[in-house]
Amino acid sequence: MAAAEKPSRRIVLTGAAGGIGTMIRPLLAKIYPGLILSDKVEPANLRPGETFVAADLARPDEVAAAVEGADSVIHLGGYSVEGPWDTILQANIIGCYNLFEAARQAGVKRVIFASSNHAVGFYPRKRRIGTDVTVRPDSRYGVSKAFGESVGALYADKHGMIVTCLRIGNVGPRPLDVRRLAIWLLPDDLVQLIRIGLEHPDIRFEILYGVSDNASSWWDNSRARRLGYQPTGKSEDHRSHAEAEQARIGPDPVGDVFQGGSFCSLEFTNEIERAGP
Ligand code: 15L
Repeated sequence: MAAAEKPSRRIVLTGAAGGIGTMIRPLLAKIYPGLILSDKVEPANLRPGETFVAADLARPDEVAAAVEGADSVIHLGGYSVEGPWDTILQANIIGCYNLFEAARQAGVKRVIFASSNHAVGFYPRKRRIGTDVTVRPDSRYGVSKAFGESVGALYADKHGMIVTCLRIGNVGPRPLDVRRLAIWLLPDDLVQLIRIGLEHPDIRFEILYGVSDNASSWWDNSRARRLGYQPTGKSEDHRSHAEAEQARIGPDPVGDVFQGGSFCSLEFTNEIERAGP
């Protein structure tokens, strides 16, 4: 990483009790002790130095209380898969707006927004894309992530907030199936990307792919590399596991064509040839 700023110290982690929050909390704690954790429910096993503030993202007053006094926010909170419109609306649309607006009012300097590959899920797997493509969401969830990226751009341009959107693939100890061989993200690599977002002096607004060093990746993540990202996870090391799991899942005529997989086939009523760019 180029000459980094001193790490921020009052950092709020939303979605701290969720799947990704639970995986990266111990890794973040080594670099940023004293994290302020927020979620609707208190995460298990609070470490010494960690504090918890309960907040429902749909409630502006609770979000304001969670980010008070913070200089940075890692926003993982929200609904993490496809869901009914009202669920997505409250948690990911209203919730995301509430988060950015509360952060602005609290004078937060940096926000890391957990976007998702599902903002661009209708790109075909045979196409390699960068972060500059038009969004092609594959679900209401994907739409909410595209919305979050737009809100991030607005707060960066209008208010000078330093915003990094991470289009996360799939975070875990190893890729779960063949699709995840392309989009897998090792938790340590996600923490690297978060560190870049929290500390790099050159960031104003960025969209980066949250993906490890996967040979079969569909994404050009050269901007992340230029900012110092050196992913260590390599999905090929887990190919036999992923292929064995894939054999149990079976084919998905729509999902297997597009990057978003089953998020694309869910509720799909189009013809494959007419979907995607
Ligand atoms: C996501 O954005 C979800 O949060 C996660 O649960 C996975 O479904 C992941 O995408 C994926 O595409 O595998």
